[in-house]
Amino acid sequence: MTKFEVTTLSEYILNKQMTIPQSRGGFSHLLHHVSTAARMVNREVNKAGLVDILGEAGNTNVQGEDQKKLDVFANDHFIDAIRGCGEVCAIASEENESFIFFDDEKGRNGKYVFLMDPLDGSSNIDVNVSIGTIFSIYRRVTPVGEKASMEDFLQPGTAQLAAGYILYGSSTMLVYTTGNGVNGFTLDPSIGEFCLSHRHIQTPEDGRIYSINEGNYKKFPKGVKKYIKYCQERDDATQRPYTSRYIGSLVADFHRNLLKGGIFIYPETETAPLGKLRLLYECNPIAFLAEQAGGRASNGEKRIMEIQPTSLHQRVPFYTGSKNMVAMIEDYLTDF
Ligand code: AHM
Ligand code: MG
Repeated sequence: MTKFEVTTLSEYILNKQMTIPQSRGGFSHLLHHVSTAARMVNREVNKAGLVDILGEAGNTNVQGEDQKKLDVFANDHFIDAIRGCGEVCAIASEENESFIFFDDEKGRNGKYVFLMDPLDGSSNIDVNVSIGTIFSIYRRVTPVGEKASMEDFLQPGTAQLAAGYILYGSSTMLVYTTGNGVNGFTLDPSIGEFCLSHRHIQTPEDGRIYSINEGNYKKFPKGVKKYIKYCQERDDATQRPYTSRYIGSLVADFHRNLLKGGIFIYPETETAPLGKLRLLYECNPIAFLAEQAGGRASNGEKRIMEIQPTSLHQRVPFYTGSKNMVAMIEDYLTDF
C-alpha cells in the first residue's frame, strides 16, 4: 500500500463479501446502512452545542431515565436506516420498551435482527464528552417470511453475527467484528468516509488501567473492593499502582482499555444486584469485541456471551478487558 492509499469501510466490506461464495450481499448492505446512520448521528453530535439539540427531550425511556434529544435523534435515525435497508425483520433498542417489527414484505423477509443502544453515555452529551452507539446483529431464528418474535432477540451472545460500536470522540470511529478479529475505521470528515485505521486490533493480555465508578465503592461486592485495593497497592514488579480512568461512557472507557490494556468494571451492588448495564444492548456486543481482540468478558462468574437472556432489557454485572485482569477479578469474586 502506498502512503496515500486508504481502504474505506465500503471497500473493506465489499472485499470481504467477495471472499464469500454465493454471497447475495445482504449482510454487507446492512453494514453500509449502519455506517450511513453513524455518519448522520455523528453530524448531529458534532453540532449539538450549536443548535437546540442538547438537553432533555421530555420523554423517559423504559429504564425510567430522561431521554436526551440526541438520544431520540440517534434512535430514530438508526431505526430508519435499518428499516430502509430491508435486510432486517425487527429491531430492539435500549430506548424502546418492545422490539419493533418491520411489518411489510421486505421486513418479513429480512434474515436478521438488529439490537442497539443508539446513544450510550447519554449523561455526557451536555458536557461535550465522548459518547457512542453500540450495535449487535443476529440471524433470526423464526422462519423468513413470518413475523419476528421475542425468541429472535433472546439469543445468547455466542450467536452474534456481528457487533460493533461507533465512538463519537475527538475523532469518530467505527469498530466492529464479524467473528474474524476486530477492525477500527476512523471517519475522515473531509471525504465523509470511515477509513481503515486500526487493522486487526489485539488488546494486551495485561493492562495497567482500571475503570470503575468508585463513587459506589461502599456498595461494591467484597471481591471488587479487594481488587481495587490490589490495583492501588505499590508493586514494582507488576507496575502497580495502576491508573484509574473512568469517563462514564462505556464505549469510550472500553475503547481506551482495548487499545491500551485495562479492565472495565460495572459490578452488582447492594442496591442494584444486577448492575446497571444491559446484556443485549451493551454487554454482549462489547463482550464479542473483547473476545475477538483477545480479551475477556464476564459477569464475574461466567462468560457474558454464554448467558441465556430472559428479557430484552435484562441487566448484568460486567467485567471486561485484558484477559489476565478479568481472570484475576473473577478469582477475587469467588473467594468471597
Ligand atoms: P446509558 O445507556 O443510559 O447512557 O447508561 C450506560 C452508561 C455507560 O455508558 C457507562 O458505562 C455507565 O452508564 C455509567 O454509569 P455511572 O454513571 O453509574 O457510572
Ligand atoms: Mg447505554
